[in-house]
Amino acid sequence: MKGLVVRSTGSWYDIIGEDDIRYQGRLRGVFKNDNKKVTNPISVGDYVIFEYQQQAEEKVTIMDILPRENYIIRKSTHKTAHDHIIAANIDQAIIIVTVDFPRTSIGFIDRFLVSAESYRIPVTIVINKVDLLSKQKHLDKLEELFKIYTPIGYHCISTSVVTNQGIEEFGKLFEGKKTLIAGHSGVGKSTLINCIAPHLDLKTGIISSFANKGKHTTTFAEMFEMSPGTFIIDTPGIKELGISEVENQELSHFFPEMRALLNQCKYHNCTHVHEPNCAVQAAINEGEIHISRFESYLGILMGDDNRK
Ligand SMILES: Nc1nc2c(ncn2[C@@H]2O[C@H](COP(=O)(O)OP(=O)(O)OP(=O)(O)O)[C@@H](O)[C@H]2O)c(=O)[nH]1
Ligand SMILES: [Mg+2]
Ligand SMILES: [Zn+2]
Repeated sequence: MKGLVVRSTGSWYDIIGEDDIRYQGRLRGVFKNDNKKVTNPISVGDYVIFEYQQQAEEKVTIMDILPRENYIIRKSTHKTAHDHIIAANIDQAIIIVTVDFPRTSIGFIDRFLVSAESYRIPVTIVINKVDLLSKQKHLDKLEELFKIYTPIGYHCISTSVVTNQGIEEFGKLFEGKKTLIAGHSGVGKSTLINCIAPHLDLKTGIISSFANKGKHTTTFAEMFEMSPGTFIIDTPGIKELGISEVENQELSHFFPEMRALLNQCKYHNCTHVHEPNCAVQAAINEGEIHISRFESYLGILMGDDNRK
C-alpha cells in the first residue's frame, strides 16, 4: 500500500495509509544503507510503499520510497555526522524568526531561503514576538527585515501571540497546502500553530532566561492535518543551517535579486566577487542589492557557515 510519512522518530515511522489508517513502519533492512549521506533516509512528507508484517496489523515494513518533488535539508553541524532531511514534498515553507528572545541572524534566514530556492519552494518570513520589542534598536531591526526581504519578493508578516497582531493573516497562509514551519528553538513555532489550530494542542516550552534560548521542546518533525487537504509540519528548532548540495557556480541563482541580473554580467560563470563588469556588483554599488544579502552570499560561498 502507498502511504504518507507524518512522523519519524528514528527507527519508527508513522504512516497514514491510503485507507486513512495510521500505521507504524520500519524500514526494510537493506534499504537503510542505500542513502549514506543522510541521517534519515525517510523524512516527514515522504510517500512510501509498505507491506504488512504478519505479527501485527498496524506494524508495517517500508519497502520503497517514492521520488521526492522537493525537500529541505539541513547540513549537519558536526563534521562527522550526516545531513538531515527536514521535510519532503512541501508546497511552501514558513520561517519563523525573532528579532530577540532568541535572536535570529540574517545569515540564518538567508541560508534557509537558499535551501528553499534551490527547489523554488515559496517562503514566507514570519517575525514573531513583536510584543517584546520596545528598544529602538530592536524596532529598527524589525523595520530592516521588511526592507531587506519585501522588495525581493518574500512575503513578511510580523506577529505576536500575546497581542494577536498578524495572527489572522498568518492563519490564512495555509489553506489547501502542505506547509513546513521552521526556525530556531523558542521562536514560537508550536505556539503559533496552536493559535490557529488549538485542537492540535502542541507542547510548547519556555525560554531559558539565562541563555535567552529555546529548550528544544519539539523533538521530532510531525505533520498534522489542520483540515481536509491542509497540512502543517511542526519541526524541532534548527540551531545552524549549513548549505548542502549547492555548487558555488549556481549559488547566485538562489538569490532572486541576483538571479534577475545574471545574464547582464560580462562572464557567464561570474561569481560576482572579483570579476569586471559584474551586474551584481553594480547593483550593490547602486544600493539595489542589500549589502547584508551579499554578505550572506559570500559567507556561503566561502564556506564559513559550517558548510564543510
Ligand atoms: N512574548 C511572546 N512570547 C511568545 C510568543 N510566541 C511564543 N512565545 C513564547 O515562546 C516560548 C517558546 O515557544 P514554542 O512555541 O515552544 O517555541 P518553538 O519554536 O516551538 O520551540 P522548539 O519546539 O524548541 O523548537 C513559549 O514560552 C511561548 O509562550 C509571542 O508572540 N510573544
Ligand atoms: Mg516547538
Ligand atoms: Zn557577476
